[in-house]
Amino acid sequence: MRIALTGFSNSGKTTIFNAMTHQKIDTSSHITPPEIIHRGALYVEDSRLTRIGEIIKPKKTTFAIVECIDTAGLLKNNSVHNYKVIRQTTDTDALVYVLRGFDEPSVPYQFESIDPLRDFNELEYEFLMIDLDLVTKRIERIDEQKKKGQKINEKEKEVLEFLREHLEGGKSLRKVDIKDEQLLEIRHLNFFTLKPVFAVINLDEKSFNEDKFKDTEFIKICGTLESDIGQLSEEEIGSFLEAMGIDEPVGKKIIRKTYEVLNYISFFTIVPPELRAWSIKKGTKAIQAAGKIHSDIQRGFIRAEVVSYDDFISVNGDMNLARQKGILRTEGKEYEVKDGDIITFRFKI
Ligand SMILES: Nc1nc2c(ncn2[C@@H]2O[C@H](COP(=O)(O)OP(=O)(O)O)[C@@H](O)[C@H]2O)c(=O)[nH]1
Ligand SMILES: [Mg+2]
Repeated sequence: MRIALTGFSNSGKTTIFNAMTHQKIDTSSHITPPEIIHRGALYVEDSRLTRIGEIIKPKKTTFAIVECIDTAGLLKNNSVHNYKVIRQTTDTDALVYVLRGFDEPSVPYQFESIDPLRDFNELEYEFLMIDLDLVTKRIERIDEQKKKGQKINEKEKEVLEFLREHLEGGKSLRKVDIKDEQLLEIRHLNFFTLKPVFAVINLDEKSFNEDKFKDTEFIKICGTLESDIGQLSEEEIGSFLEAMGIDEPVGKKIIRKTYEVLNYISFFTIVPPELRAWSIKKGTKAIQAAGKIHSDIQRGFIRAEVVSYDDFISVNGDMNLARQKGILRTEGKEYEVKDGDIITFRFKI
């Protein structure tokens, strides 16, 4: 799972990235070239995994991770630069727009006012223009092929024209009702406005305390406070958060929202010496979940032995008791994995 922090220059992306990934990348320059990108990873803390670990005491506990990249900032009216920056997010599952909400005269900004909602729409527009370019070039190519007498996929062209119409009308593809069979025709193209997106408003302390923008669904944080958190020890963090009125650090908020927009759930495996969490899309079948671990397990799949997290806790991790009580179930390939399932895959090599 990979996400990208993106947004206009000097909105606080790198500040937030530092806070999330406990890095100390310099943020003083105010200009980042488009090819510069920072990479990091966040553990997906899960109190259920911790609790299971307390019961079975494995030698090793492996949390799921979310990879995160921090891109250079977009620039107003600079499509060449923006194209390069946006292309850096091609290989990601979701986008996080960082919106400038802090008012700080010493940090330059391209817009005359601080207006996160305007910036959200401007960002949508930048990504939309790249998609429009993509769709236009693809249509041109198909037309050329047709002219040369080559065989073309008429269905793909039809879908592309349908998408182009919406993009030209200023509609992001997320808002277009695209049918599964239409998606199939364009699956080789990577449209940016089809990626799930959510936004973080980076507020100054004053606006943060005033609870500004509370009516929006955006995540509200204060970048400077978050970067202070990164410098604290584990013991100090709790009381700092409480004193500052922050319910949880920005990294956790972003992970939670990422799972939500991607519709991801977690399941757990216990294969001594390791207890491990895995992330999959809701609706994934046991056979595909097995493949997530190893292609051999998928290929040789015999059955899945499944106990829900709550049931596991109710028998204090005693699998024999779970079997007797019938809460350790045997499931087949088509079983739809549920959030919190603890699964043992049986397979032949
Ligand atoms: N006052 C204030 N300054 C911030 C905040 N977040 C970031 N900055 C400053 O804004 C400048 C640009 O931040 P940076 O994270 O590099 O922005 P980026 O261009 O979006 O990556 C830096 O000087 C930061 O210290 C904030 O919440 N409040
Ligand atoms: Mg930056």
